[in-house]
Amino acid sequence: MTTTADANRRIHLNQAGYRPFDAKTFAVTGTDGGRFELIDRRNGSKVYAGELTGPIADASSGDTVFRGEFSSLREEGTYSVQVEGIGSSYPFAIAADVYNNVTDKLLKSFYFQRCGMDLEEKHAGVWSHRACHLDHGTIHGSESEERIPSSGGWHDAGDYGKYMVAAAKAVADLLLAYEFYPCVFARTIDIPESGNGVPDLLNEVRFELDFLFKLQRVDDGAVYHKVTTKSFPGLDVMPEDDTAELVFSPPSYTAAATFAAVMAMAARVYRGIDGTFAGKCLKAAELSWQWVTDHPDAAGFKNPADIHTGEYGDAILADEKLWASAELYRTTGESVYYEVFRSTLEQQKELALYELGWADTAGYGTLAYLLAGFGHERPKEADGVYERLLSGWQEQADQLLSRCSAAAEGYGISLLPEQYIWGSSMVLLNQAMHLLIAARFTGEDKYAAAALNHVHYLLGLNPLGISYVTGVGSYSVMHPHHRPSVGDGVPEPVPGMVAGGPNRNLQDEHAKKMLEGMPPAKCFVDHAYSYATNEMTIYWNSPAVFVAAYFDGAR
Ligand code: G3I
Ligand code: 9MR
Ligand code: ZN
Ligand code: CA
Repeated sequence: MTTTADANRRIHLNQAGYRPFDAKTFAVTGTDGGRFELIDRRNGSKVYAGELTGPIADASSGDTVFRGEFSSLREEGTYSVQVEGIGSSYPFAIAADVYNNVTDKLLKSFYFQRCGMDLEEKHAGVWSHRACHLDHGTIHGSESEERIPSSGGWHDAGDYGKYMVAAAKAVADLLLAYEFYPCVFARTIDIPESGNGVPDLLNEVRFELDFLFKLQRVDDGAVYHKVTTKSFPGLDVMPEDDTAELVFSPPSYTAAATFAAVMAMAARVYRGIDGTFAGKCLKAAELSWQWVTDHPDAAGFKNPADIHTGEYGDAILADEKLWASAELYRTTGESVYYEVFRSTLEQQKELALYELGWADTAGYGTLAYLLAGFGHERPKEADGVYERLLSGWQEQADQLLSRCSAAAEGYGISLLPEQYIWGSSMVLLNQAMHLLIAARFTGEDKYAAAALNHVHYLLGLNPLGISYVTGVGSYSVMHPHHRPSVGDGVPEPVPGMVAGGPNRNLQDEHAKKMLEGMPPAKCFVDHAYSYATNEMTIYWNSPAVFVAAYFDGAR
């Protein structure tokens, strides 16, 4: 008989739990099949029995997987799975609001990334720390000694850099989550602004937007690519102890275009909340758009020789232009923006029109145009663009759907073996986001059911049986590559952070040492040294907020 710990980790399930009317399933490895039972943890009684199905030869993990299904068990409570010959799983809940706490933790993680203010104990608990990075920054390459304000906003990830293109995906996903599921964000998440009459998601995004204005050069609308120290600080350096010089790296095309895009989004969303602020966002977006149109031949950003922090380089810039033009069109209705959107679609046939990445951003442009027409905010032009993009979105969703039920897919998700890359959690969550948006456009539940498998995977129903969200589940990531979590001396990491996930390319020394020869879906190591599998970023958490919100009990 295996020990409880072994059994726990071989019975892979959503460690947060399941909603009463959702499909309920788990996976087991290291078995030849057999019977399983569901045990009510309140009184130890057996409440369900079934037969494992399989085997499935799962391509991404190399495992032989059996599945158990207990969807007809709907009574709310706390249960565990008992598998003959293996033992018992971790406890999990069946409840309508089982994901509410997950949504709130995922969103609260942005508060924990705040820069430039005290994270007080009453909001941050044991993960409180003093204000950081309050100094002005120098302007890279500038002759003058001028220093400009840099404080505020969110640290990008496990490092303390603040990068425009990374922030753009994070802000876009959060504003889209609010736009799609506003009821979910009526709950407060205990941040300083809670209770001010504004939904906390919008309070949190406002904190970032107020910083992003500092990246824009007001005399010409250029946007600095990032503000960081010249090199990454040590892994155990707390934010307030990171006092090296802050440098604004040169402006970039992708920074200007993504700035214009998210400021145009903000102008729409905050219009009914704070008209003055919404106006400021639109003005900044239009100024940055002017810089974009004045610099059609700008090259992709490269780190200056003396700057050794994250680069966020990007060779394809037409997607950022497409995104910005679509958001400005949706917000203003001005035909000049539609003309650029349409001509970019025509000229740039190689664009990945449905990608929601930090580099491949065209999906946001496609979505902005579809939402404008879907919500009847803007006329659907008679040129067939709307129809073509809408059917394209659904075709992509159908492709993802077919992968979820492929013969060699043991976990019901759409990740391909080659997609277990740096930030595979983002790929997973972007694909779930794509499916949920298809569910909105088509009204077809099958897309949401597939997206739910991705939530199950994130929270424990995966080849490693681990919850990739800190502080969620009985066996979750404990040692993320996250400087505050390393330096604060608190055993538990900051909660609600999505780990990067398995990365088959072994792109840090620790991963190389520990994971050589492992199959793609097992190329993850819960160690603070492994930044290429176990970091967190704001734009891996942001699609997670969007996806969790769909399944939130408040929706
Ligand atoms: O997509 C390609 C894939 O087609 C190819 O097969 C594979 C192998 O070459 O590479 C894949 O691209 C990877 C890309 O991430 C996917 O987005 C690159 O290998 C990989 O180097 C790249 O890593 C980026 C990493 O910075 C290093 O540049 C991550 O996306 C990005 O999230 C990460 O961002 C860092 C910031 O620089 C600093 N702050 C932390 C943050 C997260 O680690
Ligand atoms: O902490 C850094 C992380 O945010 C980046 O994603 C990663 C890749 O750029 O680099 C990390 O910093 C490491 C540096 O690259 C190499 N020396 C060790 C640093 C801390 O792990
Ligand atoms: Zn800071
Ligand atoms: Ca791009």
